[in-house]
Amino acid sequence: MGRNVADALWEMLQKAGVKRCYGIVGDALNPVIDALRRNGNVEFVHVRNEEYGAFAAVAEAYFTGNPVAVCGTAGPGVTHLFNGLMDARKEGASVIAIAGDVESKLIDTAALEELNPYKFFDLAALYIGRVVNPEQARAVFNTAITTAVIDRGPTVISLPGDVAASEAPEGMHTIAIPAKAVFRPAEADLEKLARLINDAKTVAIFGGEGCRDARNEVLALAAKLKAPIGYSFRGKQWLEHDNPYATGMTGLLGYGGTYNAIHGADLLLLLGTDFPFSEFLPNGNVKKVQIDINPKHLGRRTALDLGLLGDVQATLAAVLPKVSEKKDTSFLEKHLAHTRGFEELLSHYVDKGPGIKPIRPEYLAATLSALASDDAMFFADTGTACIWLARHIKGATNRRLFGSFSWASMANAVPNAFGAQLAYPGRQTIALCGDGGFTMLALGDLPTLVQRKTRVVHIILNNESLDFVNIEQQEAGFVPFGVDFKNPNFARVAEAMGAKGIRLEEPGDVKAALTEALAYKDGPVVVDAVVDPYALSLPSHVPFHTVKGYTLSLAKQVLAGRFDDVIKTMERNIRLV
Ligand SMILES: Cc1ncc(C[n+]2csc(CCOP(=O)(O)OP(=O)(O)O)c2C)c(N)n1
Ligand SMILES: [Mg+2]
Repeated sequence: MGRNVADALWEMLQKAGVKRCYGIVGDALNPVIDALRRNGNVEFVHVRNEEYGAFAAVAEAYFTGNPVAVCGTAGPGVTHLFNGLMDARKEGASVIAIAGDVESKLIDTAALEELNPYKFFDLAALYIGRVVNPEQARAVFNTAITTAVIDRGPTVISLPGDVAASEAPEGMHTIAIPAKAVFRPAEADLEKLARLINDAKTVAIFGGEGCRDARNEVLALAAKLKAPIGYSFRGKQWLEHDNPYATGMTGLLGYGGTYNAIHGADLLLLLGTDFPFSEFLPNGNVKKVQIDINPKHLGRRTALDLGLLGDVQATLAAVLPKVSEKKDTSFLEKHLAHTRGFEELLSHYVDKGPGIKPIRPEYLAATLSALASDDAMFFADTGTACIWLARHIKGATNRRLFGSFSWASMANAVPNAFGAQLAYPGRQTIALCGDGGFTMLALGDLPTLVQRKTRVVHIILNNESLDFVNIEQQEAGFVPFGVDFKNPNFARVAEAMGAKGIRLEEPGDVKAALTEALAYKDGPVVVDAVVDPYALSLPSHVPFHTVKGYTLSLAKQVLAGRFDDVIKTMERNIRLV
């Protein structure tokens, strides 16, 4: 027999730029994995949980721009991929899932491990193909790969083992992927945009992920308009560093002057952002223009005066010559001054950090940011780690900051870091983990990193709490419930697994412990940092209902006999409020 269908699959994936496939082998996948072995050009990365592999693939695909494969075998192995694929969908990562399927003769017979891929992946995948006949294979593989790459999201190839092992039809198993197209609005819309900008006395910019390739143009526009630049979490890494117009983030994790800037401007430019918290965006008193490559983003978070379909970089480059320079810097200065004021407030627990026990996470994160290299890659678990990443980790031209920003799954940071480290071996890779997140997913795959000597620095915020939910519950006026738990000594657990473990309890040891962890070159290192569970975060702009809920929760806790907790929380945070 010549090449089989699985051989053709790997040939096409490899030609499209796939370098790795993360997953777990088994029954339906056996012929697929055997073909991968024969192919020799795609690395198989065995993980202990398919979900871990999917989060690793998300980070690799997102940062390299290359598609990445994941695999899981029929039924249960496939279902483990789902959460990571949802993350790929939301974060815009080109991940191609090879889902082992039951033998084709058993389809729709309620066979063992049978799962209908169309129903199951409906919400996550941009395309799902089930290959029941070798003659279909080339077209399905082509569509799955091309869609994942061009539309930047997950696709699924459901492949029964018997079809994978069948002879591939004659023909070319190649694939042609175009370079990124130039995509910008029509001339008439560019003129409208220029008029709106020129008619406005003050302009504020709010940018998101769509500014990834548009940093120079956004800064050039801000310079011309004397416009403050705020950003979403996804926009922070592209827009914040080395930017004299930067005013911070808004939203629940917000800091700085952005909230006031975007509410106080005559015109707000929303650039490549689908920022989901509409209550932090201004109403009708501010004119709003949105530019986005995705038509679904236009106007769905807030009503617009003008919606433009286009790539932010190409659109701004085209409109810049049509825009006249503004001279008045007072609006910009005002919001930059507010930003500096908030930074002073934020530095309170950083400056006092060496003397406060338990360790303040603000101090831990700020010290980490200062010690890490200029091209470090930081990943944060969903939870309070995101707050400290947003507020205390500084970006740089070659630094990268990533998380499950739009899907907001727990336990993403370590597998994300693993994928990034495989793609950029030796580059400093740091996962800021929650203790809930670490034990949910990262712990099970620590032996994988030990075995491979993968250099991921795990920093566990050991607060024995699902603290982010604890804060949420308090903000909503509930008595915190279901959020406490007990941990082992993670440093000793890590050592028992063959990783380097560092237990960190003393604030005076933070610098030395982080320095040691960052310098470790022999594989994964786990810093078990016992941090203050009472560290609360308040956004720079607190909506009225939050303050009311928060006060109510404190009152309820007093009535429930938790007076001590209330006092401790207030005492420790009073200077931040
Ligand atoms: C898979 C998943 N389950 C539950 C949640 C809801 N959730 C968001 S943050 C969080 C707490 C995370 O706790 P931990 O990892 O310990 O971080 P901490 O906030 O304590 O720093 C929870 C339960 C979620 N986002 N994802
Ligand atoms: Mg926790």
